Amino acid sequence: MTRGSVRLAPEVVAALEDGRAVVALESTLIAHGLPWPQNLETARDSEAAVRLAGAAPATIAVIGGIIHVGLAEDELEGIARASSFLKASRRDLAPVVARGLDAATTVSATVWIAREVGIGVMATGGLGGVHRGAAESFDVSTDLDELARADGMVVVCSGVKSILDIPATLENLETRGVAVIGYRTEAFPAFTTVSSGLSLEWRADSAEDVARIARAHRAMRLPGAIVLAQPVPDAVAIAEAEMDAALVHTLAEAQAQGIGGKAITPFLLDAIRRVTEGRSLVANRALIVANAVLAGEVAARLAEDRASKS
Ligand code: PSU
Ligand code: MN
Repeated sequence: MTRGSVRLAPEVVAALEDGRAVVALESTLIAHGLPWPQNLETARDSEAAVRLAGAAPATIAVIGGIIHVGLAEDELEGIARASSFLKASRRDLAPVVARGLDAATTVSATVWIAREVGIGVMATGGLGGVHRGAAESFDVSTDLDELARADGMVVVCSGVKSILDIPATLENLETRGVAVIGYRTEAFPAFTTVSSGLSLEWRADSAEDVARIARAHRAMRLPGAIVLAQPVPDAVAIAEAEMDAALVHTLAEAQAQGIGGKAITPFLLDAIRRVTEGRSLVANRALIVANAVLAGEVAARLAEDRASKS
């Protein structure tokens, strides 16, 4: 990426130059995943959590056609307040930049930008994946492609969006050779639900344990990202049966209204929030911030390697 098309925040530049830890954060969850004002609170809490863990936060978005890596207070608030931000996956970046538009970045766009500027750890809530009914609709998130290309990138999440076909998504990650590690769990988390009931082959129990795996992955120059899946905090988790019931209801509503493609996630999250009387929002916030903490801790461990070598 050439210098003219990207603007790095001073905090991010300083950290990258000194070899200190940096964590990339996506902005689609701010613009399209959470309502105002909880979206701004969550974005701020995530940045604070990353700093507390010893890393610099780099929230990524496109503002006026310029890719921003690390946002000023007013820019973060602008994304949270505005309803005009597009949702940009990696393939949308060129038209968004060429036309000088505003766009929040999904996991695929965020991961790609982060790698271009030398950031190796990223945090989000839930990844995109294979949608239910994908055999007919072909709706498979480009997040999966980008994860397959993002060599050595650590992506911290709480599994994939619960609205997806989770078994199919896990199979797809396996096909693409993306490593999936459970954080203090043997079960693949299901976003606001602790477990999807599907088991994982690998678990890690500390940030250092994760860093060891990432070091080995990078030393071998293995392709693909390392997905680190951390369950939502128990105290705020939604029970599986309740989420299943909410999903059946809201998926039918989406179908009746003819909603699909990019619009499906924001629609379903909103509908589920209503059905769970706001509890899904509490869980969503908590898991996003917990993932930011863990990403900060892992990034800090990985940065120590660089510090001890020089
Ligand atoms: N998970 C959520 N809310 C979201 C997303 C994930 O709970 O808004 C976003 C992420 O940015 C992810 C994107 O990268 O949805 C995937 O979108 P799609 O399924 O359209 O590829
Ligand atoms: Mn899609």
